[in-house]
Amino acid sequence: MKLYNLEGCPYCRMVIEKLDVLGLTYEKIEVPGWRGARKEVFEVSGQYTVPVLVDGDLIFDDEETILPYLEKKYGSTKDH
Ligand SMILES: N[C@@H](CCC(=O)N[C@@H](CS)C(=O)NCC(=O)O)C(=O)O
Repeated sequence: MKLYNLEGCPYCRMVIEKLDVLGLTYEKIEVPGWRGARKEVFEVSGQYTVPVLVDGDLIFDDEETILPYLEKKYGSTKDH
């Protein structure tokens, strides 16, 4: 899994906390503060905001979809 992250971004922090609570390993990619410099974020997700999570073929560009996805797929209420 890959997380495009911005230091100090509260939405990114929420995702990191969720990944940590679930004990998931992931690659954290720090993005520049200025959205215009986030070429890779745009190439991956078609937009410039973070957090962006990539899990295999799945790409999520909003914490409001990332958090429920992680819970549903990797949460304790479900088998891995
Ligand atoms: N996912 C949130 C937004 C996330 C967000 O605003 N991220 C900020 C960092 S905390 C960002 O990437 N801002 C870049 C910009 O808008 O230029 C939403 O869609 O409401």
